[in-house]
Amino acid sequence: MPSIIEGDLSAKGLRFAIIVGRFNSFISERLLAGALDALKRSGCSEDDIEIVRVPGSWEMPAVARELVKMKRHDAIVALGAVIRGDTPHFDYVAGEMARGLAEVARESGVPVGFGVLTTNTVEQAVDRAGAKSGNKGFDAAMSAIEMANLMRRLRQPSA
Ligand code: INI
Repeated sequence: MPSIIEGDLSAKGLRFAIIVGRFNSFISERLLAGALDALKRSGCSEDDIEIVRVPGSWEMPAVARELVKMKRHDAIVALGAVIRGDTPHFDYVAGEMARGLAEVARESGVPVGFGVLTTNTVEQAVDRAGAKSGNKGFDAAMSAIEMANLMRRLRQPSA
């Protein structure tokens, strides 16, 4: 029988930081509601959740880096919305945000749930923030829970 190593979906006793972008806040606040719902329904105490607000997605990697240095959280969840406009701005903001968050997660070993929407239209963002296509904030938080538990297991000598 192969041995299976995986993370469970209990958030009891785990500590989370949620980074939320103020830009496009009509979307990011819905993502935040979804993420909080996921954490609480999975057993996380409100006292174990810190919400950090940032101006926009561009600022998220630098803040995530500071958070992991604090060693206070088992996982981070990043929530925001980058919506394409008429200029190349989208590509710079979305690209650096995604690259930066991935780098922080890889280098620190602290999981970063990726709940930042990158969409071509406002409608696509609305669909993914609690409408037709679910709530990506909820999904990102669930992934963060699973990854926090998986990383714990991988660090146990007997894993
Ligand atoms: N930030 C976002 O989170 N989403 C966007 O769609 C966006 N657009 O389109 O410009 C955006 N820009 C702000 C950026 O993240 C920084 O906060 C800003 O440039 C100040 O550093």
